[in-house]
Amino acid sequence: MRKSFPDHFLWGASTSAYQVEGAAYEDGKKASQQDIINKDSYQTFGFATAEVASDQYHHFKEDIALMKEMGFTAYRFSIAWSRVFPDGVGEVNEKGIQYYRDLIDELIRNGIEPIVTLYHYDCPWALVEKYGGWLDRRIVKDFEYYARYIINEFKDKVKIWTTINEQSIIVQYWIQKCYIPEELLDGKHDQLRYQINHYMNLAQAIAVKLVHELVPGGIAGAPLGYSCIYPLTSRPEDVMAMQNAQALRNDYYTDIYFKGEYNKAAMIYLEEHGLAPKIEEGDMELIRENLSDFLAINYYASECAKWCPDDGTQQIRWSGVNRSGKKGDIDGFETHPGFYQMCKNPELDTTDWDWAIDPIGMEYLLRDLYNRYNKPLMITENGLGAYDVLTKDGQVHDDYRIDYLRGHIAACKRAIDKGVELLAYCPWSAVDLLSTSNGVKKRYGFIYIDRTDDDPKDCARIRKDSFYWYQKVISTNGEDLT
Ligand code: BGP
Repeated sequence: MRKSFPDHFLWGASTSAYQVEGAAYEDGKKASQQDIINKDSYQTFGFATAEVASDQYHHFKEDIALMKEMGFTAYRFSIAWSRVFPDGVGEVNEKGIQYYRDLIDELIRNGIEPIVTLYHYDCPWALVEKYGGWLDRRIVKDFEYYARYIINEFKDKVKIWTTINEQSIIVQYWIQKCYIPEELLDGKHDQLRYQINHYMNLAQAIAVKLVHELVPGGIAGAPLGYSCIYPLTSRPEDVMAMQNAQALRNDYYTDIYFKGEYNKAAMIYLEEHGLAPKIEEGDMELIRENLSDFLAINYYASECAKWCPDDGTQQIRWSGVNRSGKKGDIDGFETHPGFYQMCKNPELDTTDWDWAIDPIGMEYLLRDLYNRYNKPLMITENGLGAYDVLTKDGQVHDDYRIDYLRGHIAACKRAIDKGVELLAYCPWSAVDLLSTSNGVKKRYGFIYIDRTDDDPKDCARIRKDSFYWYQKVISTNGEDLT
C-alpha cells in the first residue's frame, strides 16, 4: 500500500492571466471583462486594477527561475482570450500568442509542466459589447473558435488542459466573475446564472472534445471551486439541508462532468423556482459524449449548512462577500428557503475574509469525490489569503501560510494513503496577485510582489519564508512538512 506521494507527483502552484500578467492593453491586447470590472472596483473599493497586476508579462522569466528554484514540476496558468484574439474572434494577435509560446517554452526548458486553463473569468470585452458575453448562446461558438486555436497551437507541448475555471463560483458570485449589466441585477434575472452555466457546460464539453481530438495523450478536466459541506448540527433537518446544498452547489457541476447529466434534486429545485436553464436539443448529447478525464479542485474553505423553512420569512439570496478584510464582516449567507441556508461553522477559525480554515475538509472531499466518480483528482488551487508584512530587511515571515499549507498537504497525503488518485498539488498562488474581490493587499503567494493597491511600484519579487519551506517540501516529495 502506498504511504506517500507518488514519484511522478506534480508539485507547483497556480495563477490566472488577468490576476498576474498586467500589460492589459499592451502588444495588441484589448480589454477583457475583468479589465472593466476591476477598473470599477478600484473606483468603488480602492482595489488595484488589472492593468499592472503582478506584471508577470514583463517578469515571466524571473518568475519561472524562482519557480525552478522552489523545485516546481508544474505551473498552472490561464491564457487571456483577449490577448490572443483581441476581438474575441477573427484575426489572431501575433504578439499575444507569442507571449504564451515564450512562456510555455521557458517552462519546458526549466523542467516545469505547463497546466493550461483556457478560461479564467476574462471574457473579451468585445464579445460583451457585441452580445453580452456569456449571457448569449453565441459565445459557445466563439469559445470553440478560440479553444480550437489554442489547443492546436500547443498540442505538442501541453498535455494537461483545464477548461473553464470555477463554474460553481461564477453562479454564486456572478458580478465579480462576469460583467452583468445593472438592469439584470434585481433578482428577477437569477435564472441567467444557471443559463450562463449551461452555456459554459457546452463550452467545457467542446474543450474536452478538442483536447481528445487534437492532443496526443492529452487529458482535460474542469477546475472547479469546490467546498465540502457539513451540517450545522446532527439534527436530521440540518443533515438534509447539507444534502440539498451538496446537490445544488457541488453535484450539479460534477455530475455534468462525469455522468453527463444534471443532478436531479438540484434540477427539480431550480425548475420549481424558475431558475432552471433552457436546454436545447442536442445539448445533453454533446455533454454526455465528452466527459472529463479528471477533476481539478480549487479548495480553500469548507462550508456549513442548516435547515431553512419555507415559511415566507426568507427569500432566495446568494453568497455574501467580505470586502473589508475584517473578520465577521461577511454580508450574509446563501439562502434557499425550503432547501438549505449556508451558515458559519462554529467549530472552525476563519481567515480575515471569513473563509473557514479546514484541512480535514480537503481529505474529506478528496475521498468523497474519488469514491463517487473514481476519476483522478488534482488540486489546482488551495491557499491562505492574508495580510503579509515586508520587514525593513526585506523578509516576509508568513508562518500562518506555512501552517495552512502544511495542514492541507498532510490531508492530501492521508487521502492518498486511503487510495485516492491525486496527480498534482498546485496551490494559489505562485506569486502574489490581484484577488478577485479584495485587491492586492490580500496575498497568497510564495513570492511577495512589492506593490500596493494604489501604487504598482516596480513589482519587485521577494522570497517569503513559505518559499523556502515549500522548496523543502518539494525536494522531499512531501515527506518533510516541518
Ligand atoms: C478562486 C479563483 C481565483 C482566486 C481564488 C482566491 O475562486 O479561481 O481566481 O482569486 O479564488 O479568491 P480571492 O481572489 O477572491 O481571494
